Amino acid sequence: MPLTTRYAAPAMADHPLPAADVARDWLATMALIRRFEERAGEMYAKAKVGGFLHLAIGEEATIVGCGRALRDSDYLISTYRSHGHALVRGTPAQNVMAELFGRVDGVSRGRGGSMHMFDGARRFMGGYGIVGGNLPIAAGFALASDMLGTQDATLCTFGDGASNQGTFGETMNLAALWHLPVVFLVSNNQFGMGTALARHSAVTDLQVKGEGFGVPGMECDGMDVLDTHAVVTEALRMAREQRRPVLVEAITYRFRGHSMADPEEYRTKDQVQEWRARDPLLTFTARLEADGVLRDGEAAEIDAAAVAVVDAAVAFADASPHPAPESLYDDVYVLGDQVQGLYSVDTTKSAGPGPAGAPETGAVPQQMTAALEAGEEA
Ligand SMILES: Cc1ncc(C[n+]2csc(CCOP(=O)(O)OP(=O)(O)O)c2C)c(N)n1
Ligand SMILES: [Mg+2]
Repeated sequence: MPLTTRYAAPAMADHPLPAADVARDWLATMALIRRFEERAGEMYAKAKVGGFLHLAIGEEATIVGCGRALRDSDYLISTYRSHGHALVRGTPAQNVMAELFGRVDGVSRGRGGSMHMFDGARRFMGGYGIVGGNLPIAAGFALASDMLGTQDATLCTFGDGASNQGTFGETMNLAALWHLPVVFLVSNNQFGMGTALARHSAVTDLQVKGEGFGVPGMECDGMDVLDTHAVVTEALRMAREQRRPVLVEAITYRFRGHSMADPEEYRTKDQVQEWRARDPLLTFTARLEADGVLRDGEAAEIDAAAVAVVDAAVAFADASPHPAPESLYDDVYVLGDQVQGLYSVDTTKSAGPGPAGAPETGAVPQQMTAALEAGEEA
């Protein structure tokens, strides 16, 4: 018997609304993510942000719907497209923006950048740059919860492209075998970089991809915050109470390119327009207005508040200092003779040819160390 529950998402109008203050919070959080991402893109164009930048504009309902289904003590882990995941967990926008700017007040003290958001205190266990690399780590969190005997669940988000990685099958197998309380949420935004779903995955109905490993699947409308929240809440309940992993496919779309460097030659403007007509902020606003949850002009106030938070975040990030050059080797925890090469040598502490007390590690690192100590350019 198939494990997967076949489900036709009801229209947004047929979902019950949460309490008014909760509904407003969901809209405000989606607005914050949208405005944050737009401004991050602008700051990238102005060269305030280095490295890569992947925006999640269009995917806000998926992020907020699943993020708000979590308890505070649950773990969330995501990919390189994760500014919104930090924001939905409550990480202040100013610290997320400072991370993009590479400043000391960033969530990873400016050392990670866009792809490496992290907020352990809020159990946002990070952004990961390796496609599919976060799945086994999520299973590890769930295994830890299980061994500690807590009721915490883990939610792991990744893309449609990541579902082709070897880590996907390996993790599904172990998670099912060990009865781990983890929900895998595949954000199917229709593309892995410039490759359409049907051109990269033999099975395009992603919710069934865990079946052969014993992982039941579910599907939700990732453009509808109400549907995503309802389905992920049920998946988390199954994971927590029945001690089993669940795979949820959220059908969504990114309105912008894969990253800031994407010429977008693989899709038509018409297709983007069709999906933009289902903009999750507009449809949810319309629903809240139709039900009288928002009074006239309130949606504009919520949006203006989001813009103000983002304005302040940019000002904060710009005023935050860059990390001090002499802190370059802080947090590099493989030292001495463990790995050979420039980064294996602690140049900040040693007086001699290598790290204090450590055996010599070879000519190249020693030369680099000497050069750095002499104040020369490496
Ligand atoms: C192991 C690995 N292979 C390739 C890449 C390059 N890469 C970065 S994002 C990406 C596409 C992933 O697409 P998907 O999983 O659908 O996520 P999306 O970007 O659509 O959110 C690829 C191939 C990588 N980061 N890691
Ligand atoms: Mg994708």
